[in-house]
Amino acid sequence: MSEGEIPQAEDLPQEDLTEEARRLFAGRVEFLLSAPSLQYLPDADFPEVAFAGRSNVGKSSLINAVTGRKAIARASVTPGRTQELNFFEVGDPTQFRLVDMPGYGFAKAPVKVVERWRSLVRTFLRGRVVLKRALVLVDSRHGLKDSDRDMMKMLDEAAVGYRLVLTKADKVKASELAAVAQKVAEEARKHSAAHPHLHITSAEKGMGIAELRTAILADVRS
Ligand SMILES: Nc1nc2c(ncn2[C@@H]2O[C@H](COP(=O)(O)OP(=O)(O)O)[C@@H](O)[C@H]2O)c(=O)[nH]1
Ligand SMILES: [Mg+2]
Repeated sequence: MSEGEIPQAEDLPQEDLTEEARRLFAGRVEFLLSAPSLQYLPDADFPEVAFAGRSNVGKSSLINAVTGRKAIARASVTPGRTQELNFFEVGDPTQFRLVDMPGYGFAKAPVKVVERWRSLVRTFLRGRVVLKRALVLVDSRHGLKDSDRDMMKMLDEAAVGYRLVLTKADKVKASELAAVAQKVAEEARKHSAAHPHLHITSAEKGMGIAELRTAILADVRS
């Protein structure tokens, strides 16, 4: 570094992390496998961040936006039917994995399907030692639903820290967005494992995506 280019010390870590996150996600990102049950999980040899949320909340779209790929995570054909955990690797060599968790909250699911989902997700959350953080996605138009509260409770009980992420922020007016954000943040404060910072994103417009990339990298390094 030449003279005159010395950065402010207090700015360094966050800026470095943001740039590193940008570079990592612009590099190798690869679909690894789809695990229909826990016996098919990959070895727990890299840190992981899991994406959770109601079906149709925009989970696949957010994974695509964060990784800068058009369709690495496919939009599910039949909402609520996918019950697999999908793993993606980031980095060359691999540094961490993203996990696309099966969606929840679908209205007409048979009791058996819901029970199977619950058991799969709960066992994964409790036993996955490399899971550094979960992201709980919440639709900006709807705010928290009881199924989200259920998910948050499962995470609290499994002691898996999570970030709340509002999706589809482009779909609501700024005033509505602010009101929903305030309500969600307020409720998050009552949950022991919820991160205090609320992320507001739009996969469509790219809003909040760089910040989320940086947060994910910080989480896998923690
Ligand atoms: N306007 C808008 N639509 C979105 C956004 N993210 C997702 N969607 C749409 O919401 C629907 C569900 O998205 P998808 O990613 O498949 O949700 P998933 O079921 O949670 O994986 C699709 O029609 C997406 O195009 C967003 O940021 N803005
Ligand atoms: Mg999906």
